[in-house]
Amino acid sequence: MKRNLKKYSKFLSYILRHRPDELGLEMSRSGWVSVPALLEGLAERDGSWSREVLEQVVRENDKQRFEFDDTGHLIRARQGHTVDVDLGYDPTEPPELLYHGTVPKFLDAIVAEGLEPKERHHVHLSHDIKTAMQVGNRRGKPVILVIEAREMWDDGHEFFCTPNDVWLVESVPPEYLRVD
Ligand code: HQG
Repeated sequence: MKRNLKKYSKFLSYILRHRPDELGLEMSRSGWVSVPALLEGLAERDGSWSREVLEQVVRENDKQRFEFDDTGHLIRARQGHTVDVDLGYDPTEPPELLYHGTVPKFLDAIVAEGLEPKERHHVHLSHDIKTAMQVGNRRGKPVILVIEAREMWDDGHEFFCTPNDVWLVESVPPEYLRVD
């Protein structure tokens, strides 16, 4: 059945990244919540949610934002949280360059103080310019920042790569970035 998956995906992101409490859900330190409890909370909000819908959202999500654990009883978002979680990713050596899409109004601050995670846990970086453009495009005319990721790694900054290919780092000091 063709569904408007975006609507479901947005609400699932909201719950799993920012507000599990809104459905009365317990979240583990590594970001997992119980699928039956989630489904119960979702269905109370909107009767069109079901296990089948949830599975379709996870499977067909354009950015593969969510994952079930091996048992299928737990689910989490792969990145983007504002709630306090430790997703447990292993530090991973990044490619030489990574990219960040932002908008002109943030540039002065970013060039002065570097990239900060703001409300989220990490700064989100992309391995290609096209993806960074899409990220920046959410806020306006995108500007691309080029990050000397390998140099940062060599200098001791930890990077993490999520299973859906988003690179995470605590912050990017200004000396490692330039405007494309
Ligand atoms: C900016 C979406 C001023 C930063 C996307 C960004 C991504 C600063 C904004 C993921 C700054 C934070 C994350 C500084 C950073 N001064 N502005 N020092 N440092 N900024 O949404 O990277 O679709 O938290 O440039 O695709 O835009 O939700 O970060 O504009 O992967 O899965 O502060 O969210 O993924 O905004 O987006 P965000 P982001 P999903």
